[in-house]
Amino acid sequence: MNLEQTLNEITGKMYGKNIGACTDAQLYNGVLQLTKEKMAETPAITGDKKVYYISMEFLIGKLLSNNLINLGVYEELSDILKKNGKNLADIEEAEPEPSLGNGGLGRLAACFLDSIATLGLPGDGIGLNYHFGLFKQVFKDHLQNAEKNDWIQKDSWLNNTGTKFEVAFGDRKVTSVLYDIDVVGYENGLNKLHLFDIETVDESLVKKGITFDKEAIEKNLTLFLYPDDSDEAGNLLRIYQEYFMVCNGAQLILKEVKEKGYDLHTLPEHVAIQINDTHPTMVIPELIRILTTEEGFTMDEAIDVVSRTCAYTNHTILAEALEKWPLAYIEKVVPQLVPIIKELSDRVAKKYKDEKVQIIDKDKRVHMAHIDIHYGYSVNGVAAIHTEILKQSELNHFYKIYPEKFNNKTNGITFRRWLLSCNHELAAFLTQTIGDGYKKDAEELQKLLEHKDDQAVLDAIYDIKKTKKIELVSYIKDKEGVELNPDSIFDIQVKRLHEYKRQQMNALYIIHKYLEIKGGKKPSTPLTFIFGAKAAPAYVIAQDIIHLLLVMSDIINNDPEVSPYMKLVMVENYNVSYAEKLIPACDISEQISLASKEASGTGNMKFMLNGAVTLGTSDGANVEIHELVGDDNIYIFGQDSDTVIKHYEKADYVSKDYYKKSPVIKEAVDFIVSKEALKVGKKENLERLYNELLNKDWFMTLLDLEDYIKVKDQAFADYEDQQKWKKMMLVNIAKAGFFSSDRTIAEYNRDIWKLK
Ligand code: OAK
Repeated sequence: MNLEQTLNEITGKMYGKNIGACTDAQLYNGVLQLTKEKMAETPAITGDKKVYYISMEFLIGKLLSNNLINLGVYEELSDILKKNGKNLADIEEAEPEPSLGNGGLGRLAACFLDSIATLGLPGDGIGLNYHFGLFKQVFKDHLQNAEKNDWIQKDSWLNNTGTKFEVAFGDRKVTSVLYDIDVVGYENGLNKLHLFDIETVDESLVKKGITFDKEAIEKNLTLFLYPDDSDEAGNLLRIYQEYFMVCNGAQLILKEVKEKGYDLHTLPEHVAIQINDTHPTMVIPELIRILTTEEGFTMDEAIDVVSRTCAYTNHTILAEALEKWPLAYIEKVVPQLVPIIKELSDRVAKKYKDEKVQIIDKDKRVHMAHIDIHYGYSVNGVAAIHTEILKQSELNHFYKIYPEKFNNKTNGITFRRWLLSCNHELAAFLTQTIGDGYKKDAEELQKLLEHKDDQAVLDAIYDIKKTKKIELVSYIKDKEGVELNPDSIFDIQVKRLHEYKRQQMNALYIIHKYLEIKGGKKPSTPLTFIFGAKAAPAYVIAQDIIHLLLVMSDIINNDPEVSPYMKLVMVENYNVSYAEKLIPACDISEQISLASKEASGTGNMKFMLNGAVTLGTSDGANVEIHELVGDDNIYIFGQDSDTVIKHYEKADYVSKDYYKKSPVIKEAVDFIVSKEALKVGKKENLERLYNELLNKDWFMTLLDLEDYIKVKDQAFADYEDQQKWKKMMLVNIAKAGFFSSDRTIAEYNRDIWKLK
């Protein structure tokens, strides 16, 4: 049977209709089933040694399109649907987006699974199946509201495996259920994403918004990702979740190893466990616990075997994001781990006197990262500068003890999703121009450089950008009700909302531009500023920044004097699917974190690959982008990380000094609490933000604002020179190959996992 006959048979069975008679939603279910059948026929990737990527987040995005591409049937199916009067893009819209991650860390995990399978490496993900995942963002009265994101439908990518494990907490025993999602490599075999759920989960516990009884662990354990952790019950729930994941993960891993007939003493020869930031750290004491209490290992043997199996990736240097759980919390949730953690801590204390490397500190807090570093065999950062900062400052005390454990793995992105799937036009044009070798070997994108002076190529790249801008304009009109001008410059900042990422600095630029236009200075080409960001519900200043952006968009877009020259839109509920529409349409990619604070960034790579030019600080992977494209194809501004780190060390940054010194800064900051802004916005939020900027400004917004304005204005001026801009686009695309997650994963394997 050919693909069309199979699909007709499926829709016939499901709905008594042929393809042409189905609705898009029905066809989505039909194609879902067809794809799952194809995946089931795909051979599993096997080998002597397997990696388990264990993570609290897998921000996988919609899967249909990607799976079809990786199975090699996207084009064929698209044609079949077209023949039947249907459109694959419309059908994709019917797929709900799984909501299993916050941002960078979770999306990276998803890109990695794609690359692990694509490279034919045996490797599975281990995580949790959150029913309502990360909240859905809804704007009301210029503020963010959080609602539950009900993404799981009757037919979905989740396959109930029937596998169950018992998990014992201090105060209760629960049973898990394992759901698997198949991960198919690009023209390669099959791995799995294992998502654990709790048997007794109860969705009806959620009454209003995202509030629920935090103590009903049996019912709530897998309802939400990152429940509000501003109170004790929230923190405890997070520990319940983490232990639930690692306890299940450890059981699954040991079960698989035993089923293959391997002796557990040889675990490091058959398993590598990559710990994605500290959230899964308890897998270390948990494995030690199981090996010593159930498998007859001595403590020394268990510690040795586990230490040679586990490797740790650090994704942040923000102190507040480093987990330090009170021992008393762990005692309450998992008392059985406490003797093991104490043993691990005592061994460290005996050997090293330095307070900074202890596992349990004087205040009886457990430093999770310290467990990973002492009892894992590899510690990696996620971009060159990030790893250097870890080695030289944040984790210097550990680097001195274990220099051989530290290594860098600059992040990457899967080009299947971030080029082939989200930008068919660009992918097809590249294939036509440089052949399709780049699909398997991303470095081949450099062949595009041979066309640097080829006018037809330059024009085509520019035209594709225009096509994607027109598509986005229509999508945004539909979703947000805002009319954008596709002939304007699209300047985009999309990422989680955090002060260190400095959306507030971008907002101040926008205020500055607005005031310039009001004063009669109009930009030659109109400007469109687009934001997308969710803020943690308990993060007050982040909510205030969203408020400012929504207030400014109201003011700007409704001002007939200004709006022909500039528009501002903050898209609602920014997620992976939205990113796939925004990124191909972007001209200027905003990567403006305070230097030293953004571990890597991966959005920066996605924008570059799609022909946007970066406006950024010397931070994270921006540094490597800069090295690759050279000074002429990027806009770098602001203080470098050494200067910033010195400011922190000396505590000598005073934001008010910058405010007083610069009339431009003063004017922009004052506008936040101007009559005009207060007419639209809320006094409480705007005043709080104003005061924060003037009196704290922990992430040094005002330090870089003047330089930011200068360099951003230069970028806008350069855009006028179309020829120059087209070349910059081309160089950025051509140099993006390094950021393929296939390269990153090949490095993880070469240096850390060592799978065949
Ligand atoms: C989230 C929670 C705790 C610790 C780190 C994160 C996180 O998302 N970190 C981000 O990881 C990305 C992938 O490595 C990096 O690109 C981002 O710079 C980093 O903020």
